[in-house]
Amino acid sequence: MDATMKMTSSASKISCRAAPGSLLPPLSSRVASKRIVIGAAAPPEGAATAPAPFDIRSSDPLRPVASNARTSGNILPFAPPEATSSKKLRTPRKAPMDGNEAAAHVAYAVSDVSFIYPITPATVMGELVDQWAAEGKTNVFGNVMSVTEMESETGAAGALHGALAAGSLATTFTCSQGLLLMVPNMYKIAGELTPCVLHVTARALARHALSIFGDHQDVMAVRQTGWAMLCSHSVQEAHDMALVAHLATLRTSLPFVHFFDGFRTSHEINTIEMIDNADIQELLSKSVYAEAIRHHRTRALNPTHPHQRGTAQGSDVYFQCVEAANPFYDNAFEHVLAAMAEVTAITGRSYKPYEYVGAPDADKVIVIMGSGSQAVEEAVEYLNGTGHRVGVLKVRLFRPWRSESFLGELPSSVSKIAVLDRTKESGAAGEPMYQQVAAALHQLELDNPTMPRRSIVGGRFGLASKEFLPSHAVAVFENLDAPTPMRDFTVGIMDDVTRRSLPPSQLLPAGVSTLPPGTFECLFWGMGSDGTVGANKEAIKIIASNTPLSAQAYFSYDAHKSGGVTVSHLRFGPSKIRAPYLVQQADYMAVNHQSYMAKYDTLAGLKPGGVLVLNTTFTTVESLSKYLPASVKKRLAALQPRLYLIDALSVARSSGLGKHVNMVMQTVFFNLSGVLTMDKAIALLKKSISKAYERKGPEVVAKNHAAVDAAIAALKHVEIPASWADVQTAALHPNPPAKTNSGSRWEFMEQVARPMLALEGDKLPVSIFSPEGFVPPGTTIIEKRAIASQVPVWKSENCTQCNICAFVCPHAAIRPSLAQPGELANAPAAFTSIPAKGPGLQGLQYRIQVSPYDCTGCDLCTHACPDNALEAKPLSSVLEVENANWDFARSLPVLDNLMDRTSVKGSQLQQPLMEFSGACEGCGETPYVKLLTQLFGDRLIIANATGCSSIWGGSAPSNPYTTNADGYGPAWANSLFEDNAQFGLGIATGTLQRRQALHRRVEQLLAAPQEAVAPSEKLRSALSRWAEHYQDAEVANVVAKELQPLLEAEKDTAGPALAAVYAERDMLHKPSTWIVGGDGWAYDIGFGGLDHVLASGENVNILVLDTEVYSNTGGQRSKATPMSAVAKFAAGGKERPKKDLGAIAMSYGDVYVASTSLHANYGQVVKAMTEAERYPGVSLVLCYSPCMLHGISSGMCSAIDESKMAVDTGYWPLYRYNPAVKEDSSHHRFQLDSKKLKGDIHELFAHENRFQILERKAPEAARHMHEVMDESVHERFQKYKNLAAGGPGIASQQQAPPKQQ
Ligand SMILES: Cc1ncc(C[n+]2csc(CCOP(=O)(O)OP(=O)(O)O)c2C)c(N)n1
Ligand code: SF4
Ligand code: SF4
Repeated sequence: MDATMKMTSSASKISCRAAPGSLLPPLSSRVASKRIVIGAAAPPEGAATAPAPFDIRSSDPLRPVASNARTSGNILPFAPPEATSSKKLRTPRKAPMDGNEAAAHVAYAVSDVSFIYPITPATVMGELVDQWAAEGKTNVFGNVMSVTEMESETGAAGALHGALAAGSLATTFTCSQGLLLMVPNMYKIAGELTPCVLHVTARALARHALSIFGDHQDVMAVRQTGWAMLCSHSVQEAHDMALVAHLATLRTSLPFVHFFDGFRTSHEINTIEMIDNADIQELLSKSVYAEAIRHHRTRALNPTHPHQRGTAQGSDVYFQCVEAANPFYDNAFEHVLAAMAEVTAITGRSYKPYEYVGAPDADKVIVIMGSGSQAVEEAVEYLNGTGHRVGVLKVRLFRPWRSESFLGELPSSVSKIAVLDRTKESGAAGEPMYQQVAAALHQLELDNPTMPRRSIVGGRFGLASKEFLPSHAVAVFENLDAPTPMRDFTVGIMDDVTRRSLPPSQLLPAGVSTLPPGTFECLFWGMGSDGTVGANKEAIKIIASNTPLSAQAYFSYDAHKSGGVTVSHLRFGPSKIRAPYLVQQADYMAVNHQSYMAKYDTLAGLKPGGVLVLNTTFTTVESLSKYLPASVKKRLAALQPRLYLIDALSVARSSGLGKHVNMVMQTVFFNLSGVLTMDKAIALLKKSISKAYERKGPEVVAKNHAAVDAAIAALKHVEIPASWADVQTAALHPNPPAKTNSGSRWEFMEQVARPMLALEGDKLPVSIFSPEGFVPPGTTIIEKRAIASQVPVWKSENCTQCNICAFVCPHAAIRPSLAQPGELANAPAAFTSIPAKGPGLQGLQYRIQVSPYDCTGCDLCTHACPDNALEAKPLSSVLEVENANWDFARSLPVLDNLMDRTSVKGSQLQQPLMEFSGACEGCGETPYVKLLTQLFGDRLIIANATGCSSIWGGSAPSNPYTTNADGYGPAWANSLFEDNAQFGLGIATGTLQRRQALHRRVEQLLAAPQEAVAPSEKLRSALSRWAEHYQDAEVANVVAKELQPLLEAEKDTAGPALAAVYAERDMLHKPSTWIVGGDGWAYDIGFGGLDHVLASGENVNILVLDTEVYSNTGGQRSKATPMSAVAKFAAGGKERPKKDLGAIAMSYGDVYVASTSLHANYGQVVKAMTEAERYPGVSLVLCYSPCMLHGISSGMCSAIDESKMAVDTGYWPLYRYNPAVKEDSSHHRFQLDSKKLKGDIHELFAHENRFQILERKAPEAARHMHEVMDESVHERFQKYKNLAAGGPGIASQQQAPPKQQ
């Protein structure tokens, strides 16, 4: 057969030319390569035996076009790898870093262009390249990388495709949903045989729930796109394989996904040996790469030698063109081998695409890809050391798969194979790698019918970073030895439903370590935002950089935005540390918050005889003995740690650090661990503090230095009293036993939520979960975190009953109570009250009550109170009394119908149906959503974009959305980040459709009751009132409530028409649909959908919580970020102005638009939400939301003053544009709610670190931008004043009437 085919489509006249036959390897060699031969080893590394690889073309920029177009199959000269020994290695620079940084270094060194978008845990790579570019760092070509943040990963992939088509060396970083958004362009980039590397921190996908943690679901979802896939198994490999991928992509002209495990590798800090850029430069100057780069550039789009790409093809040629690319895949393996050998030559570290480690005569082998291989390797060493014969086959190259090379790595002695996949392909015959290996084995057996059969089973592990320990690997080996090994198994969980999980290992019992001798393990229990994680990152870097020890650090977090639990896992020792799993038995444990001793099973991770440091206000044995629960004392007596106590909070406070105990606890660690001499440790600590806090100014540095100096004097060693061994204890784990599918709200709270909140979710069996992942309402009520150091206490004598404290509280932790005097008979003695003021409240008693357990101590309420009627008091001094008061206040009936709920005061007499969320202290987003639930909560449906609001609002098991006494409350769902507007529109449309259908049924029923038994007159009358007003929420919902018992009473006696109405009775209520999300969603990734919804005319409401950055992912720039602000991905300060979303929306003419600032104008936001909800079309409410990422210098407690300043200076104008208003000389649709401009906008800039960073770094540029902003703020204000006076300027087009709904 002629390898060159030319087919002409009569329709398209498109020609397709495969690689010229003369240049292909002999056909026989290609066929032979498909045949698997027993014992066939991978081709030896080197060119001699490798089939010739293919070039995309021999390139010459001056070549005639026609010839260029026909030569896309010529051979690229295959460069034999240099022998490792021939290269004199440089002394490597050792450095502690995480996997993201390790990969980013290489990506930056060899790429010229990057388009980035944040997504955890890949964001760090984008941040680093952005930062290096802003610093002017050059790559190996002498260029500063061009880094551009896009509006989404869809955009990043499209721009990447374009940059590649233009001949640049381009790269990007992503994972999970971001990777999924790239799929269409991934096909294009691979289809056009374009060299490119995409670095991926492999992460779980959003299914029944989102998860930011690591597994291979995302990368397995792109395995069909034509990209090569290369996996790194460790932090060192993330560095080395990154280079292999960049080299191999040039060699093969295939794009590469280089991936490593999200969090486990991307966020693990380990000591690595860095590759010198000079070595990379030398490598790339080799002719094979120089030619490949030249070639990439010369086949780029260029009008001096043009061609066309991306055509449409018909059935005549499309298929052949797809097959024409086969040689590129057939030969990629050899190129990867060659690239690996070249990396070996400059690093001394050798790698193979498939690498076997273990007994040469092993009978059992585990096949695995990613960081889990290191745990298996530890298990293999352990088992082989105890007389077994086992091994692990590590897969690095997953695509293109080379069966013969894979099988060639397997020792011939192997008879049993277990393939472990870190993904789940529901309903498949097995997971992808299992299927790949099984197919390879099957082919081998077909080709060699006489060979002994090997058994193969597949299993899953480690989804969403579920722990995978050496003992799990041993359990897998044990399964292979079972008479009938389990197939399709899981490890690391207890599956008591389909019983697929393997039992715990017998051969490697819990508590037996497989770490190298001399490894020192530490655990630090901290609180989110208390600085513990940052301090430990510094500590491990200090150790790794200043001792000969190898070091590793990993950090685990719970889902709260702040005030949650963080656990830092540190290891260091004389040997290389693999251990891709959490510390199991710590030699050193620090518990930075005393309440953790009772709340969590901290001691489960402490080695007997280890060191335990407790930060506590109880610094004597006697006082501690009174504080600690009996069970903890008994455990301590059994473990006999060396126990140290320190009141680190006092030290921190007296050093001016408030509640940040991190530096105190770090100093103690260096003191007790002895890993460095104390003098050296202190000097290094101070140096790292100076560097870390430089951005925050010299005062912050000095305070931290003071804390270091004061720490050791406050440390006390205490003996554990012998009597603690004999204390009487209750059951250690009071959590009730699990029952299948915890259905009811209270069952869920007890059986799922409580263990999860106690950090014991890993122990929950499969049966306890509902697979769709639904969470009942109001579960945050059981959290009772007690994280405030001070809480507000009411001074009744000063109170004027404005309810402002409750209005601004982000956590719904302070509320007004109303009671009939008689209801107070059984009130606690401290539950004082005053006569209630205001219309409708006569005769009632009034009180403001805080929930001390739920307050976060943000101090917003005390700042907001205009009457000085709240005083912050230490939590411990008021906890008991105020908690009893709170419980009593909650037991009182909610008197929510006495005042108009659309007034500021009246809104706060409504029960907030969003309470105790996981948001940061003082968060500016939550009060808006809380208010929404007070205005419309009993009929609210929220479509929530991914972002902070979906994390503080929906991190299982914590659901802050709760119900009123009738059981009604917000129904809340998150679809994705990018599609929230469309999701909300879908909800509204679906609901409307169902309600209209119900309306028709009711009307039919009323018009011609054919029922055998007609509905009663009372029911008919209620139904007809409903039918008349079903679109008027206020009337419809009152009637709907009346109808419920009537329908209930008659549902069995009346006929099928009424039964049908009864079946749909939950549609009698008119819901209010709100589409809620942040600025990243609304201005960037979701803007296309948002714009479509704005144009739709449907009755939906949109609430944009504008923090002016992507808060949830750590503060990256969005198009809402103001000019000059320094954000991540805008390391040099944002140079472009903020997008005016309000103006865009108003340009439609029929969209209700409000710009609000809850902290600056309480009444305006209530008005805006109420009007927006009433408006029968699309409404958009923009909400200025102070965020801790703004870096307000006096803290989030000043968010109110800061917001007022933003409004007063015109930085954030307040307005409402209401298309329902009939324009005349005295009524205008546009209403400017901001008063006259006052104050100095430069003062605002001076208060917030986001603006100050640029002032410090580039004062000239900052000043210039601030002047520009000042000017444009005045211009805009003038424009708005004109509009408010009825001047022209908003909707130029005709205003469409609202849709009939
Ligand atoms: C397709 C996709 N890309 C990226 C992400 C990661 N991500 C989650 S939330 C978020 C930022 C949200 O910012 P914003 O909309 O401003 O809301 P905020 O967190 O400020 O409330 C990002 C980038 C994602 N979930 N999905
Ligand atoms: S201190 Fe903050 S969280 Fe506590 S009640 Fe006041 S506003 Fe709410
Ligand atoms: S918006 Fe800001 S303050 Fe609120 S939870 Fe997110 S990061 Fe914290």
